[in-house]
Amino acid sequence: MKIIFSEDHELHQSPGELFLGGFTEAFEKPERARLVLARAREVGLGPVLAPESFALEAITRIHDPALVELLQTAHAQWLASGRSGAAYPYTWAARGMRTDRVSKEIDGKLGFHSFDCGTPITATSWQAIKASADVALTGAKLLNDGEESAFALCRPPGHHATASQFGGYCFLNNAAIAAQSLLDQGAKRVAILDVDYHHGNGTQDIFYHRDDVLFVSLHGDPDQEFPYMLGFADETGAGAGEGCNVNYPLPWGTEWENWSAALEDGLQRINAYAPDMVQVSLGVDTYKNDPISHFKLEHEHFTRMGARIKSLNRPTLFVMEGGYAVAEIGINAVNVLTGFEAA
Ligand code: SS9
Ligand code: ZN
Repeated sequence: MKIIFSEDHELHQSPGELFLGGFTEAFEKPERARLVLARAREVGLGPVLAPESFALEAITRIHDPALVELLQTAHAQWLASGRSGAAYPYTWAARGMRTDRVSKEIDGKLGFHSFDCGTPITATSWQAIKASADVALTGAKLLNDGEESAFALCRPPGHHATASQFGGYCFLNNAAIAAQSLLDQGAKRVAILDVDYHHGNGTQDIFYHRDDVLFVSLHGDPDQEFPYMLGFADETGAGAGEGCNVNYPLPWGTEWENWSAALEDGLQRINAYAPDMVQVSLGVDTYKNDPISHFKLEHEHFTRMGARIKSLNRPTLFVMEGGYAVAEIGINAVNVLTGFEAA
């Protein structure tokens, strides 16, 4: 399986995040992608390709141009306003406040285009964000050119980003951008299976009213877990997209037995949809030792997950999302891919 990877991911480094009542080292850090790549090389998964550089139009097929512009200029505006360090949002357009206009001040813009405070923008973040989207787009192109599978080793991740808002360590929704690219290149239907521990609220929201993308997500119950305000089972899509959104919220402590039962149901839904292409939003924060998550999957379960995904028998693009047990992220992510290839 070809691996698409850009060294430019190193250019995004969060100075830290609020956690347990204090400011601590960021969980989403460059080591994550380095270690996944090292493991892929160690097992000889396949050749490592640099991404092509795509025009911004591929990104604005999904995202509000105002978000894309903010991601490029936020840090310079932050410095111009007299601040130093990374640009963090602090104030949001909550209920009762105005969402029909955007403040001219950088804090207002950051708040308008985000939904959490854990996703800071540094002077060089944009280069990493753009490279991550290019990695996903290159993966989509490989599938379109006839590859049976590919691994887009994206960082920063993407599945929490909506059309107009960043958050949850995500800035641009790499998986959504890749899916749109597959559709634009001729696919009629794409299924996105999101196995990250967290609900892919951004991906759901982007495609919620559409029937050309089926979104299936297994995740921590939002009654207990980030992002808290989306990802419930009664969210089934709307309008033309009714029936094209499938959520499996699962409780803290979920082990392989119940997780894989939800996966089987999700795979059936995908088979019934008969997609031309499948994408997997591959987060491995379902691992038992993940520092911010509460599922109990073990190394071998990731191998089995990959094998079950192979049973869909469709061209498949894996797009890297979360996973914060850094020492073991390589084993877990690459086990999915080797499990897929061996099945
Ligand atoms: C830990 C709280 C959760 C956001 C998690 C985003 C996961 C992306 N500080 N913060 S896969
Ligand atoms: Zn996650």
